Amino acid sequence: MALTGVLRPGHAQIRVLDMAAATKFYGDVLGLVETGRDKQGRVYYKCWDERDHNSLVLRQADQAGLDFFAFKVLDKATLEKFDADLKAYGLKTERIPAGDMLETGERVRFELPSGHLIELYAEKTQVGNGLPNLNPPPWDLKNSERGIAPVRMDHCLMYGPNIDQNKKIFMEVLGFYLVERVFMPKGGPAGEAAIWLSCGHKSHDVAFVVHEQPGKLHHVSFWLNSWEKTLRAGDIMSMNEVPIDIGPTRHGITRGETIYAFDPSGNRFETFAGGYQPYPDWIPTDWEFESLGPGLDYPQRKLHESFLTVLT
Ligand code: M3P
Ligand code: FE
Repeated sequence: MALTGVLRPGHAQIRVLDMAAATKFYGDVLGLVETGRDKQGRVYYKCWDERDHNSLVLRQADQAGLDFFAFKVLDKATLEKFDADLKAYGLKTERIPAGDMLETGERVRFELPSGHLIELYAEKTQVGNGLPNLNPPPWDLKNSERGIAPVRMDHCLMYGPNIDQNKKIFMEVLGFYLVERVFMPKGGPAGEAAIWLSCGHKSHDVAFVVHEQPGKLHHVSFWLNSWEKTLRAGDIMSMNEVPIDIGPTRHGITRGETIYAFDPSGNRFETFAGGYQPYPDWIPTDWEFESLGPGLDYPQRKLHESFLTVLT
């Protein structure tokens, strides 16, 4: 097996201000599949083609934003090894017992130098995608076309300080590789203003933009199969008066065909398709900060101000 270590993004827990409005949005408009509610009142969702029990968890709170972002690792031995490696690197880790999240095994949690909580886990109940395992049809009438209906929760972009230290942790401890980056503006201190990292064969599984405030969420992103599905997502957003931030358009950076929009609590989310499939021998693509406009919105070459300023 080639893919070991960290397999993929697993779950994001985000804070919402009004659970009734949030479940209407995530369930009916984004069209995620609700898979459970726990004693704390958290609501669990998966995208229709995901096999594991949950990939998005909503928690009601007074302030919107991201509680934590998690990655699934190959197995329990891998989880133990990462816990030891993170500690040896100098990070504090915390064990969250199995069952704290529905249908999810023990989690190893640590805080990044950017102020974000990251979790690793090895076990989440595989509930399937609603299709039979034997001779399945390619999609199902119940969930694959209901609302925007993304295929999977794909990645998260976080804003915070010390992203150079985050990069070292993801690359040196967790086995990610750098796919794209934006350098700091010319004339100031050198370094990277933004980084996109992959743990497998996707253009990115996690990304960071440097920002003075720690622990900020820019967006959680959901994958669609085609540009047509991105346009369809835009239509559904308009029908439901979902506030769109940018798009439909194409990112220069990672080439995704994208829409950024906001949930009812102001958390930005992305629906996107396209991109490319790098391997771990990839040489990173570099962008000058002065070209962040086309990096963000290639057709319009426009650095939308909200990209750098609107966060939860
Ligand atoms: C994404 C993505 C920028 C591009 C952002 C890209 C900052 O959100 O999913 O590829 O230019
Ligand atoms: Fe994105």
